[in-house]
Order: sequence, then C-alpha cells, then structure tokens
Amino acid sequence: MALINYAKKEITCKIVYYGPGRSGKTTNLQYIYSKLPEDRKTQMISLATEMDRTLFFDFLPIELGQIGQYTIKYQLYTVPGQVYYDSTRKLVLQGADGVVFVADSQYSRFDDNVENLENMDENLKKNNLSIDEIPVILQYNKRDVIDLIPVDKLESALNKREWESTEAIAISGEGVIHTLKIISNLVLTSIKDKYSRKVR
Ligand SMILES: Nc1nc2c(ncn2[C@@H]2O[C@H](COP(=O)(O)OP(=O)(O)OP(=O)(O)O)[C@@H](O)[C@H]2O)c(=O)[nH]1
Ligand SMILES: [Mg+2]
Repeated sequence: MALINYAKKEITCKIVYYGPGRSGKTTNLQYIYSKLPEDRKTQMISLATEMDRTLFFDFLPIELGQIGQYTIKYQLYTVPGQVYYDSTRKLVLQGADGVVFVADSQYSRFDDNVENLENMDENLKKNNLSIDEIPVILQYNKRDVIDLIPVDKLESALNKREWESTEAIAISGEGVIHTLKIISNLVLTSIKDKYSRKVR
C-alpha cells in the first residue's frame, strides 16, 4: 500500500519484479540503477546473492518526478526466482502497489513462466492482494535468445487478463525503462483512483 507523507509531501509506492529463476529481474534493476542521474543516484541493495542468484531480494529506491506538490518515490524490489525461497517471495510481495512479471522468452522456460504466474497469484492472495486488481505488466525478456518463444504464444499462455505487455533485452537495457514507465503510470493511476474514492 502506498505511503503518503503529508508533512514531507511525498508518496512512496512499491513495485515488485516477480518471475521465474534467472528471467532477468535483477538485471532490470541493475540497468535502471545505471541510468539514474548522478545527482539522484541512490544505493541499490542486493541482499544475499550466491553465484548471481538472488537469495533474499534486491532493493532500489528511485524518484520519478512530481504530481502537484508531491514527490513520487518508488521502491523497486525483486524476488528470488528459485521456488524453494517461496516464503521470501511472499514476504517481498507484501504491500505491493504493482508488479512487473518478468517472463523468460526461451522455450526451455515455457512451463516455468506459467507455473510462476500461478505462484504469484497464490502469493498475492496470501497477502490479501488480488491479481485481478493490482496493476501488473508482463515483460517478455530475453528477446535476443535463439530458442525464442513467439510473443503471441507467450500472450496466449500468460496474458489471459489482457495486461499491457512489453518486450525486453534486459542485458542491453532494451525495453527496461519503457516497462518501468508503464508500471509506474499504472500504479499512480490506481493510487489516484483509490484516494479519490476515499475522500468522496
Ligand atoms: N541473453 C540474455 N540474457 C539475459 C537477459 N537478461 C538477463 N540475462 C542473463 O540472465 C541471467 C540471470 O539474470 P538475473 O537478472 O540475475 O535473473 P534473476 O531473475 O534476477 O534471477 P534470480 O535472482 O535467480 O531469480 C544473467 O546471466 C543475466 O546476464 C536478456 O535479455 N538476454
Ligand atoms: Mg535476481
């Protein structure tokens, strides 16, 4: 749930990068970090990694402009892709305002994508969040691989809810900022909706 600090005039939202192991979640955050302007460079925290696998989570706080007098801050998190860290995945999802589901475009990872989306649905429910209500974007990452799943196949397997989807090559940064812009706009719109319903 977004935090609104009236005194400081700040709104802080949480966006979680979810998906199967090695789909490129950490690489997305690393690219975003590398593009932060020097005067706004915060710290990216990668908590516990082993052989470049995320064991706990990555965390990157960023500022993305103003709405009226309010500064909008985003806290970007990644979950560990490995399923035996499921309790951590659930914990990281707690209080999420939006999710980027990073799918792996390799055929060998097809079933993993489907299973992980179901797992995200379950873990959202355990956090009293609904996959049908929270803003979600699907990012089809690794569009540079040889055993490439066509986008329409990924769409019919993963996108039953007709979310917005993007294609990306996170290692070169392609599609990474575009994905972030879409999810941050979706999150802001949903926060505005919730807030205006409350004050009405
Ligand atoms: N070919 C290719 N490789 C990628 C791409 N994005 C990430 N990778 C590579 O895939 C591997 C896994 O990337 P990570 O970003 O660590 O994946 P992750 O989803 O954070 O993995 P876990 O933390 O284990 O869940 C790394 O070797 C990356 O360099 C891409 O778009 N194309
Ligand atoms: Mg990772």
